[in-house]
Amino acid sequence: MSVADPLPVVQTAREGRVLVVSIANPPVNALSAAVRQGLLAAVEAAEADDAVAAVLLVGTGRGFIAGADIREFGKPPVSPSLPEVCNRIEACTKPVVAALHGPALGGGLEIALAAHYRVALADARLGLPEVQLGLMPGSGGTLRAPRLMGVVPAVALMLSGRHIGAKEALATGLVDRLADGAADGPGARAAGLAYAGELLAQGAGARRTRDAQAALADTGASLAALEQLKAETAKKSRGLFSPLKIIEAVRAGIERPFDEALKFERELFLQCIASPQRAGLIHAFFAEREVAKVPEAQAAQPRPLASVGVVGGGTMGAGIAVAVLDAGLPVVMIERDEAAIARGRANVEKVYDGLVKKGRLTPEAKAAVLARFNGSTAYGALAGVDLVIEAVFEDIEVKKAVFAELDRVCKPGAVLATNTSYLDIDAIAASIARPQDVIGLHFFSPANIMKLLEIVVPAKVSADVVATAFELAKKLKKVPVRAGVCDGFIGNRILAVYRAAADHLMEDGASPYEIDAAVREFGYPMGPFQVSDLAGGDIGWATRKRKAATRDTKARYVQIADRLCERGWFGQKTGRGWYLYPEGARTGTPDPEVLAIAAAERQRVGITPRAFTHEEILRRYLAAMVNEGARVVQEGIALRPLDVDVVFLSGYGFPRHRGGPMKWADTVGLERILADIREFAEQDPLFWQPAPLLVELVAKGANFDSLNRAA
Ligand code: 3H9
Repeated sequence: MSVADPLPVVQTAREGRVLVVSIANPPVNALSAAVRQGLLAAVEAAEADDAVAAVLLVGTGRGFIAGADIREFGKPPVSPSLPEVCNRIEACTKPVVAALHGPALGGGLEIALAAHYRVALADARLGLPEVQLGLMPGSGGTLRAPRLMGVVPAVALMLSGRHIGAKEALATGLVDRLADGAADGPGARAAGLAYAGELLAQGAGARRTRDAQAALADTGASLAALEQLKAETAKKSRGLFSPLKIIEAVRAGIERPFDEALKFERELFLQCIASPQRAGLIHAFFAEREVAKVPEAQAAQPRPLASVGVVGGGTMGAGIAVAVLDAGLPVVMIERDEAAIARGRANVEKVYDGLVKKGRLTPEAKAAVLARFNGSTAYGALAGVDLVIEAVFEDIEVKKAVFAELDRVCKPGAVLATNTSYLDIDAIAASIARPQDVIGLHFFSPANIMKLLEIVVPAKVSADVVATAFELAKKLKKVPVRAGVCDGFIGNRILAVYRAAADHLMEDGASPYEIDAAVREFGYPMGPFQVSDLAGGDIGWATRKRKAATRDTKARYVQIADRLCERGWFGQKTGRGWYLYPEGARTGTPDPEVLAIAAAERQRVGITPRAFTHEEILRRYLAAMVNEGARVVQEGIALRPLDVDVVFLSGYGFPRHRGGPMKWADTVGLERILADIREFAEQDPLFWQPAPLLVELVAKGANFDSLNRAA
């Protein structure tokens, strides 16, 4: 007899004496209200049916269960809650087995921990990654994981958000056994049934994780370890809310009776749910997936992508080559002469040598990767490649010359990409006979590490070329963001404006050290002047000279930075910039001479310096960012506000828990941002012009997120 189930997302079927409960809620079997209701009903049904001797929980499709349905957070709760479901599973009087394949994450793992026995297939990925969403495990995970793994490994799992494989899960005690078999739903079902059969044959009964005390036996040692973890976490988690809550909950699980500790865990979980950090981090999670949904990639199929050419073997070209090699593709690198090719190859090899030195790559594996790398001084070597990325000197005439060669040698249909950070890609495309094949791929340095890839879409490019660029990003494991053509695209264009706001703050009296400190307090790893010292002040100097030539009306020509550059103080590489770096130090110390230069410059142009609080600094810095972000969206340079958010989260160090500049602006309220801009405009009306989109949204009482949803 099979138990009929009115909820198709949870299906039940009898296999002999085992009730198989299958979760079928694609794509990731998230624990929506319907799944929770289905699970509860299935356990009740199993309990009530004398013919059922054991229960098997199994996921269909790609995995077991990826966790709570995060789209439900922030909405009114629907019964039953996940803790109720877990507790009901654990309380079941008949043995409950969970068979895990693919992701068993967050609430999904908590369901498995509430089950009585666990078997994992080879591809299972277990984890409690809630911390990455500003949360903590909220369905008994903070109590049950330590009972199975021990306190320190469980806390490490929860604080890192790391996924572990089946073997590690077995070694740490999270699962009871591994099973061979197909890594899919039917494979998990077969493994689970075999295990349940064995348990029944042995007469094994329910075995509740809450009763497992061995790992917590030494309470004193556990509490001492927690104290140490707490101190380390307070230092490392830099203002994040949920990591310390995780530790509090684990502590309660050691000190208090189980049910009381469960209640406390729930309280802490609800505090995390209510925190703006949760809203920011979940926005970031979805935004990073939305960015790949662009009209061209949905309308067209990517072109073949089996080999890549890179023109230029400097830092950028070599970094791009490594990213492509890491994706398993062959690379042909072009340089102008043998010496340059040798340098390019050395730049590539250096990265892999570093990995060998750290023990993360064997010399044989390095050799295997480099076997896919070829260098040449002849453009003809690119004749067969599917996609070429040009990464030569940032000068339009130099780039056009490269594209003329590519036009001459590349096969019809090859994608021709330029890695530029601001040049006019329409002009590059127009200079050759196949503008439909030309696209911008703006990598960020180091290109093999940085996640962001701006895919810059010129007017004449065909949709399948855009789709191919998104496919490349996927292979390279990058976060791709579609951008339109303009000076600086999304990221550097907005950066130029808030960087100018920082310079204006300094001209008006704030010190670079105060500005950096305010920006770090907001959650950035570094302030803008530290970044400038790291990148090299000469880069900004060159840009300012270029802008001065075109007389950009928004740029007040900044003199203080120029005074430093004229002295050759370019930052870390010259031992001094905004900060001092004595004897190759990597962390700078404030330089009184810089303050004196700033004071002299203010005096020279007749500015009476004023003091700024950190809050005043941030209000200007962020309002400039949001205002330019609004322009970028309005002009269609970014498809949606969320694309701007992802650029700043993945490429510019914007604190992830704030969700990105546009999400942050929604959180504080657009009226406040607009009011700030209007107030600042009283002193500097040229720079502080409210973006029309911002004005329009405020007038309508709408926010940026309304545009994300409408897109
Ligand atoms: C939790 O469990 C709290 C509990 O402790 C307590 C509760 C009381 N919900 O990433 P992909 C969507 S917190 C809803 O592209 P992949 C995703 O948006 C949760 N939707 O695939 C995408 O949608 P679309 C703890 C979700 O194969 C689609 O599924 N769990 C969820 O590269 C495919 O996703 C986590 O933090 C979800 N939980 O990676 C795990 N997860 O197609 C979060 C995914 O419309 N998830 N979606 O764009 C992941 O890490 C990855 O999605 C996973 C698959 C590894 C599972």
